[in-house]
Amino acid sequence: MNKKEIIKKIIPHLNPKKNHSKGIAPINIALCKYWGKRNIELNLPVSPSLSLSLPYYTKTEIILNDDKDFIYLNDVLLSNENNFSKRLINYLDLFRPKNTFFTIKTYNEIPTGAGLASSASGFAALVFAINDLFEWNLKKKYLTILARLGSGSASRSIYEGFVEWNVGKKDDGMDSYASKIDTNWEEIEISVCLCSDNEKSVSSTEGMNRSSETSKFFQTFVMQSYEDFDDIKNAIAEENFKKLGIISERNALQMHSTMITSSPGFCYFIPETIKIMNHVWDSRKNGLDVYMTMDAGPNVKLIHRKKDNQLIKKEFSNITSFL
Ligand code: 2P0
Repeated sequence: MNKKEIIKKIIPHLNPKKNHSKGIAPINIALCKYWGKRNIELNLPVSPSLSLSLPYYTKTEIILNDDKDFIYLNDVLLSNENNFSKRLINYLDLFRPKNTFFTIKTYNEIPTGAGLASSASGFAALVFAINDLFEWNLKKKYLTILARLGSGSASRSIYEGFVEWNVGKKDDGMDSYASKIDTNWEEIEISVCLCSDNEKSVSSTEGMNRSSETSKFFQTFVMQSYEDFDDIKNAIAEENFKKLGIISERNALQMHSTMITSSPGFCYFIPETIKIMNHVWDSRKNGLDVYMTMDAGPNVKLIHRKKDNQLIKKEFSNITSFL
């Protein structure tokens, strides 16, 4: 089954109802990671994941035109041969009416392609804009499926707050969608220690495929992820910060262990990453309640309580605010 066949099951028509539309979506940081696919074409995961959306956004506008696609990223017109443009144009082709072209203007509040979840907020914002352009008024469940077809983690960026993305069993993936976790718990903050905003050398798509195909630790990561997912959900229900921190940090490190044990091995950490990791462990020994998670890039995201914001900022001088 391919993406076009799935989209046909979801969308009612392909007639744009306006010439100009907009979408906005937050980045999300996974506390239980998506790393490995049961279906590469449809971005169906092998394990459930759970994230927290952060107040950093991608904003995307679509304008219809009739001769060519134009892709702007942060006000810069990109070549259509650029990897970013190609990925976007391939996705737009899935929704393209005959003889229709698009100008896409997308603005990221955070660096693009540096493991800061910009592809997640990017595809989610684009899906909101497409839903608006065609006036489909789709339920969010279906928007998460459309976003997943662009980038798996984008399914979780359709919502604010804590979000879960379930694996599903069906071959067409219609039962693999994201949902908001019902909670009023607002105690948690995630702060980004920016180590580098260079684009990563191994894309997450390539990285997770390599880990799942070659790392002997991969199955252990998957099995443990099912347990971690349930435990983090329980920690959210119990509003148990320490439990959430311990499990999230371990889940991230187990994911990274599948990378260094792949063939050929790869590692997103740089010396600064390791320095901050040791700093987190030392701070915890000294009584500061801080945990960490790292994604497909060198940057460390600190998980802490909002009430400790000042203490954390004082302790970790390289925390970055992107706004
Ligand atoms: C996550 N990551 O759960 C994990 C943790 C990176 C590390 O989701 O191939 O860019 O487009 O579905 O969504 C990054 O993977 O990969 C990611 P594709 P995606 O946030």
